[in-house]
Amino acid sequence: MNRPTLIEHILLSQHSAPRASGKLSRILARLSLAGRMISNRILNAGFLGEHGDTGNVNIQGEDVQKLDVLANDIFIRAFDSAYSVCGLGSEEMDDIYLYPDSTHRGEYVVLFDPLDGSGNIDINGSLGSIFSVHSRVSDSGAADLTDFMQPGRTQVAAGYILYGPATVFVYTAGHEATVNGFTLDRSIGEFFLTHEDIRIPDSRGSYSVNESNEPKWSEDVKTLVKSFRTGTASVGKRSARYTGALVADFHRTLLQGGIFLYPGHSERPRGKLRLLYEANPMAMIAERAGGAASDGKIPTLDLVPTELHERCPLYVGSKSDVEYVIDSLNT
Ligand code: AFP
Repeated sequence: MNRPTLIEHILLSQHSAPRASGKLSRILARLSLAGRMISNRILNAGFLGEHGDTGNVNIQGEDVQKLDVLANDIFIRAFDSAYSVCGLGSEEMDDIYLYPDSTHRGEYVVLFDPLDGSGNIDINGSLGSIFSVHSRVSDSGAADLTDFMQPGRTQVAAGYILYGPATVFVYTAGHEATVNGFTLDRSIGEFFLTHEDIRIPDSRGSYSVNESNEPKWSEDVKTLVKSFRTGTASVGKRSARYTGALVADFHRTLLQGGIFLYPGHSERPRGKLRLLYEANPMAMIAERAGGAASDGKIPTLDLVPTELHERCPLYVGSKSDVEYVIDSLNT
């Protein structure tokens, strides 16, 4: 077995980083543990009566699935003993979560969507978890909201775990780092490097958007999406693909090129996706892989957050496709 494991890769890359203390490596290791636990839970959920919703609605106004709650609990427990993490922000928690001993804990906060695409749970479709790690900016006492409300540009690590036919962990961490993907060998519970130094292909791939929203789009968004649908976009022909899970749609775009779009519309002017734990991690991965991400005007990573659960339009993928979108929407 000559492929590096995820943990070996994390340790080797973080070890070579200037002033590395090993704390970020530990956080990434705990994220991989959470991913393995959630992957296992998804596999067995059908037998254990863990499909279906809880009957509750989250702060986003969405039905909470039983697996959403289980995945959220797994993330909380994963960092219980990782003392470099003082707090968490999650799609499934209205407010930030501070560990009881937050005052004495370390210098990082983690934001995450524990189970993205949960509409796919009951149909055995692809799901994912998304994470974003920031250094704490408040200087004393317990962590506070300012630690979480940082632009994506300051993320120190970001990534996702795709629970598809195989479970795949994709991350980037540290300065000027590459994007790498690891596939879980379920028989031994270990991630191995399978996608080294991922680069988003340009000039090919798919466009990925929920076209049932078309009646609610502005005219310029309608024209833009029509150009992809009819193969008349100046960037070339794109096939249509959409799973309803951002992680799965983004992963395909990362490996095969093209663009994922979730524009704002008349009922949701800022779209559906959350800036801090959906758009920002994907934007960091995209930029590091040679692609781009924008809200249609501003690079996603430069958006300044104003609320923990705020949403933003998202156009992410191959660089020339995102540039084409920005040109189309602003001329
Ligand atoms: P759920 O987790 O509620 O299924 O939402 C998934 C998601 O946040 C993201 O993963 C998808 O890209 C997007 O919503 C799909 O939204 P539409 O159903 O409006 O297309």
